[in-house]
Amino acid sequence: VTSLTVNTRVYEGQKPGTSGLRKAVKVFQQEHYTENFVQATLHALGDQLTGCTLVVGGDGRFYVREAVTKIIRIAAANGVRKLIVGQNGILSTPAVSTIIRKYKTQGGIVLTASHNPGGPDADFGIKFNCDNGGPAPDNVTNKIYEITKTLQSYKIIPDISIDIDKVQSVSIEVDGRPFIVDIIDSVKDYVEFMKEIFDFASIRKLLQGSADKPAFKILINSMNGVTGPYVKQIFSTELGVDETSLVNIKPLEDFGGLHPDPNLTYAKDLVNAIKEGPYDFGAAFDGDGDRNMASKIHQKILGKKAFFVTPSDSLAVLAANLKLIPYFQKTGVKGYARSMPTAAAIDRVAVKNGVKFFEVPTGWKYFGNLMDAGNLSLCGEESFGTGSDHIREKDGVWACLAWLNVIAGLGKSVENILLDHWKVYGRNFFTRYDYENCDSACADKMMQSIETLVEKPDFIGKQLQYEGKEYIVKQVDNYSYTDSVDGSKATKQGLRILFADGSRIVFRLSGTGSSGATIRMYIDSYENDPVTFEKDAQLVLKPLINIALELSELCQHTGRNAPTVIT
Ligand code: VG1
Ligand code: CO
Repeated sequence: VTSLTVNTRVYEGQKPGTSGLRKAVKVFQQEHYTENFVQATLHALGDQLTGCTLVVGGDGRFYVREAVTKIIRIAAANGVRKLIVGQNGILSTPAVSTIIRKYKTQGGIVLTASHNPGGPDADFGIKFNCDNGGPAPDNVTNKIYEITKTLQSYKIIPDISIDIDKVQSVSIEVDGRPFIVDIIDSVKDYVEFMKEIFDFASIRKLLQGSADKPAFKILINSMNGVTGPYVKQIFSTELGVDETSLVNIKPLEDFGGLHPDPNLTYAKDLVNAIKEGPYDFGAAFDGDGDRNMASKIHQKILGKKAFFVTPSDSLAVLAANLKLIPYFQKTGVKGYARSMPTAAAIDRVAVKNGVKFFEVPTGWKYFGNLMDAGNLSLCGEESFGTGSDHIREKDGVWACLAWLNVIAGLGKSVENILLDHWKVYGRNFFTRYDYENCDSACADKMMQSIETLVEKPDFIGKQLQYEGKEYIVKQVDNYSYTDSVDGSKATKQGLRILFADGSRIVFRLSGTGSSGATIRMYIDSYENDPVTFEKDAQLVLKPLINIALELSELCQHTGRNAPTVIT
């Protein structure tokens, strides 16, 4: 077969955000829209394109199949030698990263809008990952964007059609060269890798129980996203967990109407089930499987039966106990990192253990260089993302297994692990308020006026008060970051107000939404008095939350009296 050149028109706004291009499905369905972006992505590979191998897969949402078909046809016409495609088009984001690294491909295309809802009236997304397995850094995504602005045509072979539901290898002669499409088992490589990383025997023992110890009961919720098949293979087949404890494990095109974001609002089902059921531990994952939430029974804290481990605490606890995981026994602990808005709990573990520590802007792409340079073993974000240098994406199932490995190793309950951690390090109270779908102009105006306010010379040293609690402003800025490996710079990554006692208020606009603006307000405050440890974060942080709301005039700017989501 031979390739065809199709004339197209330029679409504005094909600018990848925090994590790829995310838009409504309807936008991707416009004539040539998806083709343009795929062509631009391939084009951006430059010299690497001809003869390269790429991985392709997505989270199973609506439009993944169409997009896979388009990518096969466009890649064939552009001189790609081989595509490795997940069966049914399914690959979790961490699995794509695993496969890129394992087979040393030049990159991969991930079809997902992550935690955004799916279906014909919801969102879709396309993300490019580089040969290190990680999300393309800014210089690559900028290049893609530049190409989309002038693209006049794309190359395609419209009559290729391959059954992606069958594991098989297909070779087609294109313009005189072989073009190979390998449809692979979506879970095999990933599951094998997890078995190398963790101590499956001790996790199995924990979950099965023994003569002197009852089984540790878990509940896993895949939220009808991509992790279902991975969860089934790992927890049921490998670890012997009863399938009644694994819920929503069939990937659905619309996630069964769920909003596959594992936070307290959207994963309420899990939290309620943990509250009412006999479980010691619960976990949920987002649509594409890179986020996780850990939740468990806790009788003591405010009389509640369920509370969740904040991602910032989760990261710190894992950091403190990494040596229990076989992978890190082999590789050693090279360094820790967190994104800027993430609470500083892990910083304290770094100091105590004498481990290198880094802070980067929001988005996993900023961890990549540090890992490639051998500076980083564990990193995380407050947005339920935790991961390590085993791959270059955050990894939800990995995080869950890491917790179980640590629990098995310490022989303690989740609550005792946390309480003991706080006794040693103190507790960073953290909360994030999201105001989704605000008017973009209003949100920009709010950010602008906060910046103007905090830039006033007399703002530093100012005492801000709420109900008798007082905070002294120590430093303010719009966060910028210079990559210590390649010197690249990211600016305007969030407005930070830092206080003398180490507390922080941060405002950012989301870069993953598909319409309007989402304002994120992050509050972090440290306490080392043990009487506060078991208190509710919303209570402890109330003064700072109110100071942040007053100072930003958020309600006046947006007309919102309450956030959409609190975590
Ligand atoms: C959000 C999170 C960020 C995360 C990103 C991608 O970005 O805040 O921490 O890396 O989503 O996660 P933003 O720009 O909306 O705040 V995922 O699971 O959507 O790939
Ligand atoms: Co995700």
